[in-house]
Amino acid sequence: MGKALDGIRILDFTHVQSGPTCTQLLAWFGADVIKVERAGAGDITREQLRDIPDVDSLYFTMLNHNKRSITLDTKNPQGKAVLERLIRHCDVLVENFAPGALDRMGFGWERIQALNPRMIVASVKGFGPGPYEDCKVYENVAQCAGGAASTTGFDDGPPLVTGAQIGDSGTGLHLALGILCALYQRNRTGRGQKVLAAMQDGVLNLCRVKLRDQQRLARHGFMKEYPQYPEGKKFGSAVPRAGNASGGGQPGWIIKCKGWEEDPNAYLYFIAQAPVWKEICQIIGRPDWITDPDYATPNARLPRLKSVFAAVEAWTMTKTKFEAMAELNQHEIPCGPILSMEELAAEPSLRATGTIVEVDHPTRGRYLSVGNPIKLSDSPTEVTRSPLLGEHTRQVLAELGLSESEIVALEGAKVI
Ligand code: CAO
Repeated sequence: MGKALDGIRILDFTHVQSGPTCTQLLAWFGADVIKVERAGAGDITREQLRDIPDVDSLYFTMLNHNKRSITLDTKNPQGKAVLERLIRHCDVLVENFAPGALDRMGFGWERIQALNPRMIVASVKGFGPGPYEDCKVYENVAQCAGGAASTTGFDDGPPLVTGAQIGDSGTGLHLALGILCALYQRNRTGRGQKVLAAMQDGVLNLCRVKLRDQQRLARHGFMKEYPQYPEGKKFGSAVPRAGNASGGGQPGWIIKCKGWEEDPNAYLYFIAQAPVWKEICQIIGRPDWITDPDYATPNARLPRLKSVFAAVEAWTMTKTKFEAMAELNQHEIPCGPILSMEELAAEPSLRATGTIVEVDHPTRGRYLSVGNPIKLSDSPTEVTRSPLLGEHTRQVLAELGLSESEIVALEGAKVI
């Protein structure tokens, strides 16, 4: 069985997290991803947060599966000559260097187009054109600049960043979509194009509902489903932090379950969905609320959500999060346990679907990774280990047509 992207060659100039997330996805869908790394050093994450001395870190191995690695000094004239051949050989160049680095290397858009008019040049940058376009950006900077931090946390605390890497991995996902669209358009036009995914834009796209709320707030001065309502706390002019309130039209909150005193994850997300209000009241022992005019309708409940969640919590604190979920699900009441990384790592259903995989590595041994979260029925993903630094240099250069003596000369000159 073939893969969706069989035959597509990616010249992968990515490093750290955002770009590698993108090219890893393309590799999982069958593209031949050739990761170009600095001779002698490689992607900086190979040595960051190492858990085993002198072994590629999990940071690196978990973001660079299914790729080939070559080392090449692209600032050396001989290295530039090899890079020209690579540009002619590949379909897409993906990079997430600091702004201007590709131009400084001598490979701006015009040059690349002259070498290969079909090439798609895809970039992650921190910001799009504007006052910050020259800035270097890491994950949490993007979360702050894209609206996530100002809308995350509790209203009596500072802005918070989230554990989900929406700035890096989120933007990598956006970029992958852009690349696939450009490849599709190239089928008609025969031309490559530039693809840009700015991290600020990617985060803002994921915070779309908060820009919705900004406009609702501007119109009415308050939002009834936010925990600030109706406690007398003033809404300001910007969307406030909503704690654990649900982002949609159905109110929700995180509530304690049995064992919460010891276990920091003994909690459940509970949604007081209107269609199952009757079932909720029965299960928590408040059948009177089914007809009580203060509680019977969603609008009547909005100013009383705290008392609703307190009553539900009095019930969930007598059950583990899994017991509570099992009972609530029997009545189709939406809820979800707070799952720790430890629990997710051991979850059999995620292993069965390949969302969590065990991968073997020659110097590290077996390790756990997140596999391809996107499943295609005709293009299954087999997750293979990340490459060692420069593992495929000779193989790739031979594919480019370099002779053995040319390769030996490049090695001697430390270009590869
Ligand atoms: N051979 C020779 N030189 C190479 C090379 C190679 N194979 N690969 C990279 N280089 C050079 C680049 O040309 C660049 O040189 P110049 O500064 O002289 O132009 C240099 O290495 C460093 O590149 P960089 O500026 O991208 O790296 P940095 O560590 O200083 O910055 C980062 C890192 C992530 C802040 C920056 O790349 C960035 O802002 N990227 C865009 C946004 C992004 O993706 N951020 C998310 C990162 S994940 O949290």
